[in-house]
Amino acid sequence: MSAKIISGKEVAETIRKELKVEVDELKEKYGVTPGLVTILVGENPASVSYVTAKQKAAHELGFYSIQDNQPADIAEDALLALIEKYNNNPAIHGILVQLPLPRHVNETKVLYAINPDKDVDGFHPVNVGKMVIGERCFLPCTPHGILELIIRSGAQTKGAEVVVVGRSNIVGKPMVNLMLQKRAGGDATVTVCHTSTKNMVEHTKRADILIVAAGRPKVITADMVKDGAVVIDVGVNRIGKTPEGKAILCGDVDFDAIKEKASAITPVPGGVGPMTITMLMKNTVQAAKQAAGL
Ligand code: L34
Repeated sequence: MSAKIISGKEVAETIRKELKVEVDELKEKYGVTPGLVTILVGENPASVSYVTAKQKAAHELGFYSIQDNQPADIAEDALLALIEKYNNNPAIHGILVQLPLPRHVNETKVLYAINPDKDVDGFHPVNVGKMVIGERCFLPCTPHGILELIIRSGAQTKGAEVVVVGRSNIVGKPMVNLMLQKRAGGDATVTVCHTSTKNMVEHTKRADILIVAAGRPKVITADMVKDGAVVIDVGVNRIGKTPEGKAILCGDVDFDAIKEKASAITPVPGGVGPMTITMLMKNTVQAAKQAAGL
């Protein structure tokens, strides 16, 4: 059996078209233009590529958007002051500080500094807490995008065995919480595997839905996957460069082998990545509507 390829790129395009209609209406009917600032500290090539894609998407949707580049050696206080400036700017509804940050900057402090109402990444503890108890909030973009892909793939999540590989704050931990929630797209039995997990294969083999955010190329091999599983590959590993200097990307799962075994699988690139960006756009529209009392 060859798996259905879940194209995040196509789903992302569909959602962006829907969002464009909503943005046009917000502008025409209410005079509201969603505003997004993406703050990039330093020049990490992966971060530059992701932030550029976020700005492009914002531009295409007709947002007011600012790309704010700061040097890698920016003082923590200066970064906090910059965030405060955007907190106080009514034209900006969403503030995103691209991670990772240089080591001299305390990431937690930075995330706390963002007004939770403008926290379109969903990383502020207020939004994290709301997510955990199932209140309406900004959901973190990557897990939110994955949820959307799982729902649209038609996979049954209620009572399903979901195994998440990875426990990061930006993917693994929120993903676990979302899959647990008692509602459509959730209600699963969830297992989390991480670097200290023993006999990982015993867990992954049970998964009806396997979500892999390990951050290591091809750690999940075909023997670790159950026949007919739905496999979501969150990894974007840069494993080399083409002669033209373009990055060669590979996921956390062995796509070629697993696609013969799974019932559905996301590719890299073109899987989860474009969904992350689209959910950021969706959150920014939500932030703009909330700020306008809509
Ligand atoms: N604050 N930092 C903050 N928010 C985020 O949501 C992120 N993340 C992660 C890293 N740091 C962050 C992203 O934006 C990862 N991430 C991200 C975003 C987009 C893509 C991948 C990761 C993406 O578009 N990937 C493309 C390939 C792009 C390329 O060529 O590099 C894909 O098709 O998978």
